[in-house]
Amino acid sequence: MSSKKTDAKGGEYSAKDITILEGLDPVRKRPGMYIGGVGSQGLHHLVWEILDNSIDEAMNGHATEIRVTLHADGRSVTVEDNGRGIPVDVHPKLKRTALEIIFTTLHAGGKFEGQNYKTSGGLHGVGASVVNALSTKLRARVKRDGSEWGLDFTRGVPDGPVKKIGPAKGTGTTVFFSPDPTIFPRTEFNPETITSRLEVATFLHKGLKIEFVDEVQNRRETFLHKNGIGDYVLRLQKDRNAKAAHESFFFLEKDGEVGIQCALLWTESTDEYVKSFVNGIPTASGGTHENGFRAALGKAVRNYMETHKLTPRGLTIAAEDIREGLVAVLSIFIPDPQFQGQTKDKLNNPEAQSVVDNAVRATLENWLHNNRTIAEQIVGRIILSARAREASRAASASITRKSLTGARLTLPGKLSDCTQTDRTNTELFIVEGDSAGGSAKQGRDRTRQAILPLRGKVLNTESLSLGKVLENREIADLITALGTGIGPSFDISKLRYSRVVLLADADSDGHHITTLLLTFFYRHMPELIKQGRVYLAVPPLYRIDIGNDTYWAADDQVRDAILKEKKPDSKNVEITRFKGLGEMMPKVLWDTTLNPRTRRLIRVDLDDGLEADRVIADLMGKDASARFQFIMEHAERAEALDV
Ligand code: 1YM
Repeated sequence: MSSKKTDAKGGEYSAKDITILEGLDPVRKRPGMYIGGVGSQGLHHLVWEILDNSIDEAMNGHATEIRVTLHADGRSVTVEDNGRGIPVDVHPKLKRTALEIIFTTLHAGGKFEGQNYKTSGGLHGVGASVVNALSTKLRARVKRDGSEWGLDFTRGVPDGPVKKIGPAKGTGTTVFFSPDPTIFPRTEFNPETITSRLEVATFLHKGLKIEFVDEVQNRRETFLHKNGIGDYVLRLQKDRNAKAAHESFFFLEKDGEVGIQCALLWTESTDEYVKSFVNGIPTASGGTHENGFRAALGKAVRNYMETHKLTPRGLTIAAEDIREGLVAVLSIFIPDPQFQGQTKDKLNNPEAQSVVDNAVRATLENWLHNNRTIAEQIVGRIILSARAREASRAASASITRKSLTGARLTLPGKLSDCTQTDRTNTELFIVEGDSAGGSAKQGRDRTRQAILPLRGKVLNTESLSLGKVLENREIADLITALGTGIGPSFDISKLRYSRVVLLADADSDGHHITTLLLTFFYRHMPELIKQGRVYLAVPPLYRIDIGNDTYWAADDQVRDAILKEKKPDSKNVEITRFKGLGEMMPKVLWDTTLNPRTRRLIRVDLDDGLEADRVIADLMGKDASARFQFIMEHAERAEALDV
């Protein structure tokens, strides 16, 4: 980079602007550290960050309405609220307006005054400045003290000082931004993703009104839930097509140092469905608050059953019997949430466990005692689960032993395992076809990378029973290679690799295989995906030689971007399109796809909120190409893997 910096219009930056530019530089250099990645989730995260500031303002009692507009280009968004408006007077110590500071300084957020914790929160809680740094254009408008004020930015740098635009009625903040296409490979927002997030926000914040104006599809929708998570739990039950096992539902709302909201009911479905949130952030991997909740649930129900002597003689009630068919929403608000896990979606604060446990146990037990008819319906449901479990235990035990242990103890012959015995940083590449498998086998780093070639189409496992799935040779080999077992005996701690990478051709057959494999994981090993262990490799589709330099492109978009950026002028350009992985030389495969230093991996991830359910439904229903599209939109680009 040259020492003289210029802005987008070619003008020179002032000294202050350079400070801002350098201040936000880390965000542009390593966006993944701030928003989790530059895939679809990272892109949408920009909206959540701005939205969270509006939600905070509403939760602090100053705003009543929020509007989110997805503009007609599908690549820019406006968020507005009728709160107090971000302060525009000059901060006494920092000698700048709060408006400028929050958009240009990392970590400056709602904590300014120190007393309020962020009520909604984002992945890393760094807020507005991150969005600004990653946007080509951001426009902030504030109505306050009878005037409207404005401040515009280009790639994070103010175009000028805060300006008074004119007189204005009322108060509020409006922020328009358009994400930077040089940072995000795809800048189109998904209206469904936004819709479901907005609706979840109105479930979690009872009474909050959010309007979504979708100029792409030319429609608008208003979300407002007077009963908050009570409405949410009923919605989940309906979406899951599960018949309620009793009337009414349990609802708890408790304010305090830790705020707790919980709504639950039992259905006749056989699985358990708990959605938990911390400060409005989905915690798909659970954590201490969920542990407290589960403990409380078990104790409250057991106490009730004991007090009323409701357990049939000879029957033992297991914790899973109590939770079978449960649909629950748990939302807590805590001052200093600590998240852990690879996807930072697991709560780690120890205090959350006992607070939730105590609150839920006491109120749930009370509710059961005060609602005898409902309580009896619930207990009946639980006894049924226990009986069914005891009846099926013998059968399921025999399936597991026969299919997984007795018959197939040894690793599949076609697996080229890695040599390192310690699992840390090892990877299993599942490769389509023997010839691609051969290239991968030769090109890999054999200490850490294992190759499992799969022949032809993998079985569509969606509608099949576990028994049928296990009869498929390719799938059985895969399960053996993974080492985790499957179904009731699945144990992620036995996973023989730290990552599982799907490597298929960049064509429709390849997409189909990837989809079938992902369907298998979603359906039969969801934990693998939840824990962020499944990745997609991105093999190049094009080789572009410009003069003496070689570039690789995974799709047409990247190819065009390279051609445009490298402006070859008089240089020779040669473009080669690969027909498949099989024809790629092992060295090329290593350089482009396998080498952790140069390759790109996409982590497969489920979006949270209502959408997770829809993802599953989509995977089960539509044709494979639609499914693949969906997966790609929801896959997160994983960067900076610690290797
Ligand atoms: C469309 C995005 O950012 N609304 C918003 C933000 C703030 C306030 C009001 C606000 C906060 C406070 C006082 C305070 C923020 N202000 C700041 C800071 N909508 C949006 N609405 N007055 C107004 O927290 O004390 C950070 S966020 F720091 F400038 F006060």
